[in-house]
Amino acid sequence: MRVTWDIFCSVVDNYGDIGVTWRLARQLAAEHGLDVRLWVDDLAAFVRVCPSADVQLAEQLQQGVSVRHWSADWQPVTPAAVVIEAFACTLPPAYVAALASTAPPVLWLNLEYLSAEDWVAGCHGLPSPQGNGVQKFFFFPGFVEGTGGVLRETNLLARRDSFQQDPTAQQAFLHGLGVHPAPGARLISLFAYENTGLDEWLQMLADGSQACHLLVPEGRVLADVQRWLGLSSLRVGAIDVRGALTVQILPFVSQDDYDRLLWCCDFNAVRGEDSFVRAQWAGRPLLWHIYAQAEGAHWDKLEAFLGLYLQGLSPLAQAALSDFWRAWNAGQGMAASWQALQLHWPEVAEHAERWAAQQAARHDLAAGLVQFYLNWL
Ligand code: TRH
Repeated sequence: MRVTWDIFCSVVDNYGDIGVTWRLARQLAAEHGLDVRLWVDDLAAFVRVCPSADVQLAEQLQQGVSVRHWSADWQPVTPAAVVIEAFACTLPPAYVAALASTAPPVLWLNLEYLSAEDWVAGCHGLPSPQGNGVQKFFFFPGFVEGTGGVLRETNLLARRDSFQQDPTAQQAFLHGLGVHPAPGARLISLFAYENTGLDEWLQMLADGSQACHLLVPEGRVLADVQRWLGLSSLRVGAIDVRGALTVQILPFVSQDDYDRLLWCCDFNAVRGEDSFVRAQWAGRPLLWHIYAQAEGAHWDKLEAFLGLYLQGLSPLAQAALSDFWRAWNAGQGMAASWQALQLHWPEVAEHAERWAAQQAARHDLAAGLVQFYLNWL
């Protein structure tokens, strides 16, 4: 009999919550033969990352996953063998009550946010005592031994490599999106939050000697791009040229197509959690626009990641890359730091490939979850 897993996702904002849980659900079903129900309280957000889904359906099968609308009017169900609450979302009280009376016992996991901070390994796998006697544990993703790893499908890097080595496949993919870069143009993707300092970076690209094609998926950064372009509106499909820079607005595509987009680009600006990890797997230089937290807590996270990621780069390349990331996240000084980064580009590009290969040598998050369950049994 197939083991059942329930994953609960409450969409707080944006697409990271659903992005991570949808990716995880798909992988557990496809690679581990599990019966997965993904409970999501915002189907509109789900449809953005899975465009074939229907926002109206309370229940639908998508890529081997039973996707359920987690409505306020919760109807009792028999709990699965393993339940994951993503990012400490609050499970329906009736579901929690049912957990206590389920035999054999259910494994309850809180899948936490990704962080490279030191304390993560010490907290990964710790129990979280519950009043009802159910066993609940913290599961922390991470980049180092002792953490839960990050999401990576089997053969992801092999698929990436064959795509990156196939100019025809890349061209066909880009043409499908209406993207026709000039020969030799540098391709950059920009999926970021609002940033008032963006102007100076865009201006630098426009004034540069190298042709640059900037692909901007629709989203929060669009208003800043529009302001710099001096336009009154900016819609999907728009293409505008300023000096050496071509700016093109793309539609939001499926997660798999977004991967392909990252694989095509020479540089990817990403944000949040899931696109950040996918840009690492692309093996290309990247920028992380981190999700800002109260009291600047995100700066510790940013520095912790830089502390790991920069290892192996020369001191000058380290300084150039970290200056650019810090400038971007502070919203100022992007032009100067970008210029400095150009001096170390080949080294930074090679490093991005190496980092992806190093991380891929570790166990992936889905496999880690399955192993955690097997150890717990
Ligand atoms: O959208 P994000 O900013 O999401 C989050 C949430 O805000 C969350 O509350 C917060 O805690 C977290 O960030 C840190 O960024 P993220 O995580 O990169 O999620 C975006 C998802 O959208 C990711 O799964 C990739 C996907 N995506 C597509 O499927 N198609 C696209 O065209 C694009 C641009 C993204």
